[in-house]
Amino acid sequence: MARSIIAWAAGIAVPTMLAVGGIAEAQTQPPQPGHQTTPGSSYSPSLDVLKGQKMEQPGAKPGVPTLTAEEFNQAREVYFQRCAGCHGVLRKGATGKALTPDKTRELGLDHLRNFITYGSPAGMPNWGTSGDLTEAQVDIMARYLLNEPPQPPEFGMKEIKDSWKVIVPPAQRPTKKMNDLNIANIFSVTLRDSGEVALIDGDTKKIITIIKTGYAVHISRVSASGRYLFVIGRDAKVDLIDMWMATPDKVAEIRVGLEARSVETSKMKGWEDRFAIAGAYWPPQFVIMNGDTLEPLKVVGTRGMTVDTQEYHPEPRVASIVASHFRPEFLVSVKETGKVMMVNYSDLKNLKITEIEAERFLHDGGFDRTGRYFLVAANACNKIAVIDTKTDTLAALVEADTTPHPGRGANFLHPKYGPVWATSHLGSDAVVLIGTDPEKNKQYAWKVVETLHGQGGGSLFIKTHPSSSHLYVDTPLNPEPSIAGAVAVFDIKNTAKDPVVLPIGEWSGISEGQRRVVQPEFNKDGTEIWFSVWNGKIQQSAIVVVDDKTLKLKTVIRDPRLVTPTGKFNVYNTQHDIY
Ligand code: DHE
Repeated sequence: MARSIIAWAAGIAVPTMLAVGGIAEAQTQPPQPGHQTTPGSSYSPSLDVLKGQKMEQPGAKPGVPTLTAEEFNQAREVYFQRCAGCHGVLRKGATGKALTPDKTRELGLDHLRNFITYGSPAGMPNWGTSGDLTEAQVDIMARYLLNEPPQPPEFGMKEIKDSWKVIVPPAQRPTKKMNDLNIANIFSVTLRDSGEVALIDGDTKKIITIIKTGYAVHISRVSASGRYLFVIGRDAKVDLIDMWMATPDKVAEIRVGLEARSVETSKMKGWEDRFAIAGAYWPPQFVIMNGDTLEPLKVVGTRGMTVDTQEYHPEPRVASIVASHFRPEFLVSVKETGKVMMVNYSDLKNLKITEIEAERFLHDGGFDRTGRYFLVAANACNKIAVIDTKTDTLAALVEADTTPHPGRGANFLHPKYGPVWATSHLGSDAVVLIGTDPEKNKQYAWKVVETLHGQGGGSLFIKTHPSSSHLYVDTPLNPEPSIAGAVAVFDIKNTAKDPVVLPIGEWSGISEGQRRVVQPEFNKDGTEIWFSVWNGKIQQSAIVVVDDKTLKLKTVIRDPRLVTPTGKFNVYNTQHDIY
């Protein structure tokens, strides 16, 4: 098992680095077992929308191998699909090394070809020997890296405004709920590869409607009142859905950039439903919008200095965003610079932002059970940053295990350590529990108080509920299909007990494909837990519903319309930050 976790971690969790200093090693060593492309390759960071953008080919330089226009376009697509997630859009380095021409030209064409072909022990995949790229493509990529990087277009207020559409103006919307749906128990389900969300009735398990959204839609968030649902696609398209309509549907849409992953809505008392915010990967910026029309009000760039070396970073992506319950603020996690920007939305003209130095490579995170502390993973640094939203300060940086990936994490009352927040990991089987109560359990606060061991690495999400005594840990990216298709369930009243393993993939009744089981999500009452069985686009997928008390299968939701379901967002739990 240990070996396959390492194999997986090298390919997926550990950033793809063209470790410039290790080139000679790559030439002389055969590919390591750890550098194979793994089943989790769809999780490798990619800028798959940017790859489709038109970009000008930079002019030729004397002595530098050239590319034809066709080769340039091919290389650009491969670069944004496979490389930009780690090495950066402008090749200035992110979790992977910088690949600017001053560096690559020193290495030369042969070195680059070998490195791309064989990969490196530092985490660069073996694109050539894995069969992902042909010899000819490797050669094109090597030449592409010797030339100046093309610059994707900016997307400022003009472009944002041009993309904005109010489909149903507020005055023409219902003044009361026009359906008899139990909105609080609806699940918004990401249908990743069809660019849609399915709204599923949590009571009847029936699909209420399927709504066309952005490309490869990523997450859903619910407004403070519970009426509006916000959905963001990888193409940075935000869709606003009104749950009061006879059949919930889109009422506004906008694009906030060219690539994005996060959206949130104002939750502070007195500001409920007033604003929405969406963060972009490219251009590096976030946009504050009107909560009920998506009218763009303010664009703020995130380019700036890194927290550690205080060097300029030209493309710090916006990762997770949450809304403070204590101040009229959004917490914007900026990945490459490692800052959490506390953006005060009470005065957009005189915008005040408190910049908190956290740690580089911030990704996903959630609140503690009081809603005061935001715990966010600096995943490539193996750390969890804790932000105090009452004082707008960094409360702690906690060392986790290899590549923490909490989703929003899980909160529960530990019998010995008091309130804890938990995260699982991409790169190991560890589930770390961090004490979150600096008042009554000070000695445990912001410390890893216990480490549980799940099925293996490749975990993405973890979940519990205030009325449950179980902690569910998925492992969809584990290379072992039986592990990727099952979840581990811990007894939170007795964490010393071995976890129970539920074969969710098997229970789905699906026999084809990979059957990756991903993202546990509770219903409103915390009596059922839902899992996506995430299969290929043309294969059958499903949602499996389990009874939380008995851990027995309750229902399998199967429908040809459920194409690649991944994230599921229960309206009530998402609205109230319950996890
Ligand atoms: Fe996600 C959350 C980024 C790949 C499913 N994902 C997030 C967040 C970010 C992010 C920044 C936090 C949003 C927030 O809280 O505001 N995800 C990225 C990537 O950059 C990455 C690694 C690669 C990419 O190019 O997109 C990536 N993510 C994936 C997947 O492959 C997953 C498993 C399937 C899919 O649908 O694409 C996936 N990401 C999710 C889900 C959440 C998420 C389900 C929300 C979890 C939650 O419970 O809050």
